[in-house]
Amino acid sequence: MTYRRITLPLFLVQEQRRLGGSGVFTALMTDICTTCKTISNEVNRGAMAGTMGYAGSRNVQGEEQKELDVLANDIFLYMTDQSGNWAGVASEELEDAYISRGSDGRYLLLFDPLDGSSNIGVNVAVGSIFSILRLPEGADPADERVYLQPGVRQVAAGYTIYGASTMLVLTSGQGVNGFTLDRNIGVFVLTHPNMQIPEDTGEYAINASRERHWPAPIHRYVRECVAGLDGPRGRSFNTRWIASMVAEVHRILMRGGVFMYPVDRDNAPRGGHLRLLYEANPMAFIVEQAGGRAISGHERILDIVPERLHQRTGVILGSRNEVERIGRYYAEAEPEKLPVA
Ligand code: AFP
Repeated sequence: MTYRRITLPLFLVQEQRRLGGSGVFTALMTDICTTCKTISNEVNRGAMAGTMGYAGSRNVQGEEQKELDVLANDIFLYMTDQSGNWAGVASEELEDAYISRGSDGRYLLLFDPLDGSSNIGVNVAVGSIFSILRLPEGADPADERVYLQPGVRQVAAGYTIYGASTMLVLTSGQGVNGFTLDRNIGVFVLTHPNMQIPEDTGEYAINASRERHWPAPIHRYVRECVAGLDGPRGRSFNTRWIASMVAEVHRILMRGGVFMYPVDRDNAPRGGHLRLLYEANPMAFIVEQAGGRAISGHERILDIVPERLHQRTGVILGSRNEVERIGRYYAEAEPEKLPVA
């Protein structure tokens, strides 16, 4: 036999056999897979789909929604309702948790249906991010508190990047695997097994237009990188900024790097910029499983105990040695000089 391709459905069944699961998780992942393939198709059709514009509405965070944001959210919810595999859902685009009709599922799905949507109109990569939690025994999925679990309790997490090709990257706590969508057969195929983030890097990503708001440790880190060969680091660094966390994390998984969206003087009253439960936690889980690190500043992201569904946090993640260095800069900074979220 020379055929060796492992499809995502086959991978999930093999994992289920290996770990002795009941098949519910496999069914849930199959739902997500179908959802992401459907969104990929819409993103791929670009302007032809007629969904590139603004929807004329704002989400719970007050951000203007794109038509594709709304559509991607609808596709996630539709799949949830149809399969009945989920007990409940929390989304960036919904104020409250959404309860799956007629489901007795044991899992909760948290997602950002379309991250980086400012990139939609300019044909730059966007993505979907998801996190899976267990519904505590006897708990009510309509109760917001059941979603407020620290990231260490995630059962699985992943993202799909809709880029030059569509890839789904997944962890269930046993490493990170990447699957590329083969459009000819309509199936994700394992192309990047056991993804690892290099410990060291010469690349960092931050929105430099916010420099005047940055906290001291970020100023210090970036200043040292910019100084290059003549500075204390004694080597050159390069910068990147795509304005899509999915695309930034994907690049970091492929070749290393650091992504920073810290709590700064401007976003501190909102607690930061990125959302903890369906953006920071799933990405932190993936990054740690690939050997990287993910901190909010002083704290490991996965240890944060959430207080609200749409809570925000600082995010600094990527290559281990650089993130640990930034963590040390936070520890050494004078507390009164740091913005408080
Ligand atoms: P949108 O999904 O609203 O475009 O936000 C994207 C994002 O949450 C994250 O993916 C980016 O890293 C970050 O915001 C970009 O923020 P800036 O607008 O500051 O570049």
